[in-house]
Amino acid sequence: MKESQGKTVYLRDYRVPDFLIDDTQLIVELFETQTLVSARLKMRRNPAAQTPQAPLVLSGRALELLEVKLAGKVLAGSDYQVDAEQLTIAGVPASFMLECRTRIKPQENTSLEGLYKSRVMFCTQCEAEGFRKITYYLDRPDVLSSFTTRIEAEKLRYPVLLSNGNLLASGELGGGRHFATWQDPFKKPCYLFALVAGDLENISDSFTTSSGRKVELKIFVEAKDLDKCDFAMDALKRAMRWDEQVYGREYDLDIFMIVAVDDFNMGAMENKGLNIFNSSCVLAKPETSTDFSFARIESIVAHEYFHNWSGNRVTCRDWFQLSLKEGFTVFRDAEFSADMGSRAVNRIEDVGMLRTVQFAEDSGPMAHSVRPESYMEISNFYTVTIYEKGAEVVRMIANLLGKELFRKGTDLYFSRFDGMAVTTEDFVQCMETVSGINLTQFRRWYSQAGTPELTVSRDYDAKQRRFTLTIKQQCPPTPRQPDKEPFYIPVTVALLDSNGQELPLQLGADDGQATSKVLRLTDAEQQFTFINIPEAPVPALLRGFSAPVKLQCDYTREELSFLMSHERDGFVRWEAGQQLSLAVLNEGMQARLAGQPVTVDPVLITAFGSVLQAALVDVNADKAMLANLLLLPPEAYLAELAVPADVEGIHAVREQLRRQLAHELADLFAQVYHANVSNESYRYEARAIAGRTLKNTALNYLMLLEDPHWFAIAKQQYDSATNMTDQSAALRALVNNPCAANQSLRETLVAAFYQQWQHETLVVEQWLSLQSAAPVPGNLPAVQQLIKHEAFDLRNPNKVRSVIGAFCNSNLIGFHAGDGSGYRFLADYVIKLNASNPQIASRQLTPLTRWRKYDTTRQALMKVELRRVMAEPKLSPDVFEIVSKSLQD
Ligand code: B3K
Ligand code: ZN
Repeated sequence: MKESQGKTVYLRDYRVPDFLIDDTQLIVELFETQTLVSARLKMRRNPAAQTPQAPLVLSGRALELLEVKLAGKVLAGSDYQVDAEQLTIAGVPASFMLECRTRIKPQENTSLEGLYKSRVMFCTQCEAEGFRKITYYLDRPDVLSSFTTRIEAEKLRYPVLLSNGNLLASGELGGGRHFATWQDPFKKPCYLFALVAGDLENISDSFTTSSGRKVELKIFVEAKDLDKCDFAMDALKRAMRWDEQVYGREYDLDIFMIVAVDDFNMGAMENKGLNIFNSSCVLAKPETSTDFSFARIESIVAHEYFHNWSGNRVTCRDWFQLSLKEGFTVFRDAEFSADMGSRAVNRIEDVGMLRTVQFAEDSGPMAHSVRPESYMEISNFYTVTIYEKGAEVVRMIANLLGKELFRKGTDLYFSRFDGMAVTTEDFVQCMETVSGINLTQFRRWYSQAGTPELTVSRDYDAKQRRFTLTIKQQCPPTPRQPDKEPFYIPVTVALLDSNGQELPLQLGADDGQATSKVLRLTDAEQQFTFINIPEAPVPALLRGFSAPVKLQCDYTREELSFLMSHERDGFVRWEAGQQLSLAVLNEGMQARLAGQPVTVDPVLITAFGSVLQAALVDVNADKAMLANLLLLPPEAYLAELAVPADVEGIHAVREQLRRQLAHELADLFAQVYHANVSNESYRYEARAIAGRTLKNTALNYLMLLEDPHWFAIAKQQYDSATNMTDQSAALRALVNNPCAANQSLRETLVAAFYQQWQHETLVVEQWLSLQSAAPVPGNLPAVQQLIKHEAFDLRNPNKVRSVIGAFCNSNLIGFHAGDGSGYRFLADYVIKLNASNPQIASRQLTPLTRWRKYDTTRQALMKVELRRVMAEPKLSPDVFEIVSKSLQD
């Protein structure tokens, strides 16, 4: 147990730092068994601190202190105190030079935080608090310093030595060693520090900024991956141009580097001028990567690049402000992706994720606001709430202000706070300043946790030609926040007449004639009456998903199917389909529980039939949108909606519904499949992607016919595919729909796939996750076999996510097996990972913390496992926080 375990940090305790670091000079000597770090810190007391007597307290973890010098004098052991977390020196002067020499062991650092070894290279991950594992420092984001970094290493093994900023000098040293010195002209907090040393190759390109400066761009990889860098380079250049055009933000250094590493706890990291990426988030070529990976890479490359302004130039005052950079940057990358591809489909996919994962977080034990009040371990707060809900909050502000004022607001924010560490409040104030809009009530989105629930009822008065929407809001309690004040909720609406035409919307006689309107819901209950409405309309509610809320409206199934085919807004259209499917699924689950036959409402079959028809005849239709309309709500979303979640019912009824749709619409699915087979060579381009998505969606349904003809077609697609999207889709279609008739084919292809791709790590990861996530009851033994497979490695986070993560998060029926075997499996691995990589351990634990969602038998089984984890003698603060909070009443 670490001393810090169980200690809570509160936002209300924030104090400015007692000391500042004006300049940081590092010498990092890399060796095979140890690394020596010499830090020269030019320090002074913070004039704003008013604590003239305060001792100097530096953070440090897992460091061996070799020597400390203050103002050039070596300190005796009695001059300072050092423990597992801190170095404390009392009686320091107003300004001084502090020099520390420490020894660290990157080769033994399995937490992948601080300086560590990924395969053959050294690399770093400092956000949030990893720098303290490199040297003693004021490891907090409001201490900004200039950095000069000299790296020394053996030349043969580590010919490439990189750090932030510009290369100042490099050269030979004796004994086969060499050095490179990098200097970053921009002051930054230490969480943005990075260092890389390895035998790396690179592709290079350049970008000329709007003011005419030439920037060198480089992507560094191991030689084996040199053929997979082009797409990321192209995405980077597009992101750089987009940020100039949309936000007026230019890149500021002369060089921008990306390095791909195989062992990485998350997606990527925005270190100043030297982004470090999980290889799965940067490397791609058509033969090995799916459309999904390409899209992900495009958005992550852009996200990290955008941080150069939203995060690096303007950074966070403290970690409670994390969403200041993350929510804003996710909003920026989502808009970039929308501009690069299909806006509607991007939005639907983001909303689908938010509703499944973030809403679940909001209703679980770790629920927290976008600006949390407290944390035990900050690594646990890199959550969907901070990122995705934070982005929704920024999106609402952007919509409230409109394009021009929002741009004025971001211009003001970037200029007013350039080079500073600030708060979400500073961001909101800029928006108020430029717009004159009062955001007082809106600020509750930052401080109150939980998902607001809206209930809409409607009334049409034919005589008065008035249509009234009554909207109620309430937000369920969350830990430490039992009562909520009403939120300011923008609800974008339209009213459709019986032909699907939008009616002019007038809330009063002098109101304009707009056909889409933002209703500003500020009270617990409010009425909005539209005048001059000639007939009872069908309301289209929450267009564009205008606020991150749950919305209930008493639509009939006919109205839902009407919205599905007539509504203009992609989100409402898709949501109508989801609601319709939900109604049918719920009815089926009730019938199943009552022991009655499950039947499918023909309205749903007709609605799906029309989507397939549109795919065949409507040349202008967005096929990616249609593919989304053909997907039933995922099991995880169905589980999120019900308490208790009926695990078997959800799986059985959803599968049965899919089967029935496949049988009833077999001819249409077949036509859609064949119409979208293409022998054009692979292009990552919206129309081509949409065609592949639609084709592979149809193939998934066709597998359910259990017809040898369609198994043969899947095999043919597998064999003839020239890209990974089609090859893996064929394999997944077979693996996800196992039956006796396709068993031997399935097994043959699973083996052949590994045979073919065993040397491509990223493809092997897909192979592992495709099998682990297969929604097949009783596949835990198969997953356990994968853990024994030569390709698996518990020290590599991607492999852990591909097997353990995929099984526990995506395979509801397998993970929640009634005998508790899935829970036991997860707890076993959380305990193992707790010792080696606490961040990954606590991340994996999430599905167990959701025990309140399930029936009492499962609750008991899940709690047994949580208590077993809790009883571990050496629990990391990361796991301790999650497990203890999830067991609290
Ligand atoms: N800022 C990093 C995340 C760091 C996570 C540290 N546990 C990547 C990103 O959001 O861009
Ligand atoms: Zn980010």
